[in-house]
Amino acid sequence: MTKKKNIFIISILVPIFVFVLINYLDSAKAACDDIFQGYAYNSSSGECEFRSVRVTSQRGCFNPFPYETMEECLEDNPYYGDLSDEVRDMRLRLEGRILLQVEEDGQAYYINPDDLSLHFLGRPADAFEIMRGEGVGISNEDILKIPASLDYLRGEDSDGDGLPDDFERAFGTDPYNPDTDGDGYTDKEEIKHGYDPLGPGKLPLDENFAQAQAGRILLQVERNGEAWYVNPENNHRYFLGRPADAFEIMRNLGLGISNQDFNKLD
Ligand SMILES: [Ca+2]
Ligand SMILES: [Ca+2]
Ligand SMILES: [Ca+2]
Repeated sequence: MTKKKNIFIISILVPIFVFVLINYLDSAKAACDDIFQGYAYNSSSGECEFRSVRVTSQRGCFNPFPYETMEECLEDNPYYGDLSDEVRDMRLRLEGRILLQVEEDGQAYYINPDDLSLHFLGRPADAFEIMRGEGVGISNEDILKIPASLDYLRGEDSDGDGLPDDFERAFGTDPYNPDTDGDGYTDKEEIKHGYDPLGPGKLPLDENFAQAQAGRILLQVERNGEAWYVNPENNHRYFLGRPADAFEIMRNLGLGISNQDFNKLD
């Protein structure tokens, strides 16, 4: 009788148990995949990695992965390479700045706010190329959210409205018409006071958006790659124009730094 009972358990109940367990785990995993899979930050590689969900028979799903997208993970965990803590902290204090070594010959440097890399800007032509090389693309719609500075503008002004032709082409106004939208106010007056020179109403300025771009160099990828620098002092964008214009802006917006502080950057 006992032997018969054992055979019954082994041949009938065990397969049923295994079948139920496998199905339970499969359905738990399917449910977990829908809800929980995501990205986790790996501090040793500095990368956000996709992880598959863990399933346990006790709890069903177990999710240690807090981010649903790679972008969210990278935003929370910027990776700055293998900088020492002191160098990283000093660069974070000065991120997005143009620095002038005032105790030397005024050499200029730029700290990219996205990866804290430090760049020597050299001569005007070099400075322009290096700054452009650190640029990130922005749409025409988004760039209008950042106030445009009208300081340090240079170059030919064909229609005499106070805005150089290159600036107008980058902004989108007509370089041969002082009042592009014909409302009686010049292109410069409108931009200066936050109005849209291309039509009725105000410019879609957005302080939070501008703040998030502080220190970046932006490239108008939907136009001709025109470059702007967002000055972290006021979150206004400065048109970099041609190499000489970019150099002029660099000199005017640069922050003097002592050799002692400069040495902490590297
Ligand atoms: Ca003009
Ligand atoms: Ca104009
Ligand atoms: Ca107008």
